[in-house]
Amino acid sequence: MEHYYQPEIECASQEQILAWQNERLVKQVRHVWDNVPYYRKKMEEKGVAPGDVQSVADLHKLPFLTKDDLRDAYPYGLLAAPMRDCVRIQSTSGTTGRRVVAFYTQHDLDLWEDCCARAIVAAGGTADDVCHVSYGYGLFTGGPGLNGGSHRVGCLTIPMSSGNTDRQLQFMVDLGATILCCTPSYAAYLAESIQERGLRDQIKLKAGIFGAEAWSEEMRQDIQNKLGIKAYDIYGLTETSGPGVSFECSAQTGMHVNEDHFIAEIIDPDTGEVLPEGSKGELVFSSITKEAFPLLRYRTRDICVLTREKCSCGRTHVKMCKPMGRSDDMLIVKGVNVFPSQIETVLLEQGYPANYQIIVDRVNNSDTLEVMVEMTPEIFSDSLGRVSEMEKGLVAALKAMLGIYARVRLVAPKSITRSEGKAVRVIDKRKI
Ligand code: DLL
Repeated sequence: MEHYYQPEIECASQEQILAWQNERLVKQVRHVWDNVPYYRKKMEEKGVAPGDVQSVADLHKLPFLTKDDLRDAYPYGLLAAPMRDCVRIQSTSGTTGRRVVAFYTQHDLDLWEDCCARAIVAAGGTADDVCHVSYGYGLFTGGPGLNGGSHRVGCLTIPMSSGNTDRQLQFMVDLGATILCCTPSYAAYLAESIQERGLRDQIKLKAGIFGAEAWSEEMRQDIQNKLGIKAYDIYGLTETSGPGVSFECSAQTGMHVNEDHFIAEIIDPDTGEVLPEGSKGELVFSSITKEAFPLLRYRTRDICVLTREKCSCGRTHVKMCKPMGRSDDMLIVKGVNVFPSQIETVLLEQGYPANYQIIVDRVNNSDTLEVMVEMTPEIFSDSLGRVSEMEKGLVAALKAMLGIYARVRLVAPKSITRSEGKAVRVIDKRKI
């Protein structure tokens, strides 16, 4: 039998959902107009005032927001609540040196945790479960989001964070974890480690909630078979609070968007035109209940399709397919967002020429990142010892910018193939 965390909301009629959206959108537009000068200016530039937005049908009149706006308004420029009402930030990579910072009031945290709780209950979670959270904790939203949702459901929550696989497996066995929350690639790695160590019989997992990066149906089958669990997808982004913008139900055919909090649109990424249901395009979200950091018409750059077909689980909220790619060049490596422009910023800052190549691969279910950089002729003529020292320096600078390890290979000047058209900066060898 299907279980819901908030059945009256999750299974509300479409008319009811639209009524909530209409009312909340009007209020939210007024809220940003009154409290965020940056927003007011953008709206004025587009010639739209709060009175022009009376319902969801008027949403298209509002300007889009992008990561560039977050960079320009960094850090406090989009804050819509007094700082004394804010209790938390979370953060993710920006396109260059400036990170995206999202703010939360206590109310925002409560609603976010509700969204994550819906996902956990949809995956079969109850107060009897032991929920093992291996998403990263800290600035990343994965750990704190699922941790909060797990508390709300009443699961015994294990805040493992990522890394230290041996300790992860030991806790999983000793405490009898039944639900695993982590990135799909880490789940695949854990599944393999469990097989290798012959621990399968001692593992009590029944479900996994995996997201933050793209994963295929084949990968789902593989994880499900190896661990003997049902694997559910979960989607979200820091800008709209984190995981739990949408989540999968028992049907496992796409993720229900929490439409009482987010209005989803699909647009043509080139023209910005809103596309009809069922079309493939860029996903845009408006958060209509957030107090501190309410983004309206935020362009996610994720390419997706929305459908309102009736779902066997009984939920009525619109479903999005697994994201099918991006309309920008963001890579997700080990669950961390990486922009080639961040890497270029580091290289130029360190005095290297902009001749580089980024190579991403997946070895034993784990992502690897390598940056190949041409040396200047001066460095090239230096001793080998000096070159390896410079490589180390670059590894550290990249780690500081990206938060993850990237292998660095300094190569001879002019050895990276020049392309006649656009430079090929990224070689992604992963088959997702
Ligand atoms: O990845 C939030 C999250 C944490 C989601 C834990 C799910 C689980 P960001 O670091 O801001 O936030 O990255 C957001 O990650 O725009 C997508 O491109 C990608 N992404 C997130 N979930 C999925 C998913 C978190 N289920 C960016 N499938 C988004 C594919 C995903 N891509």
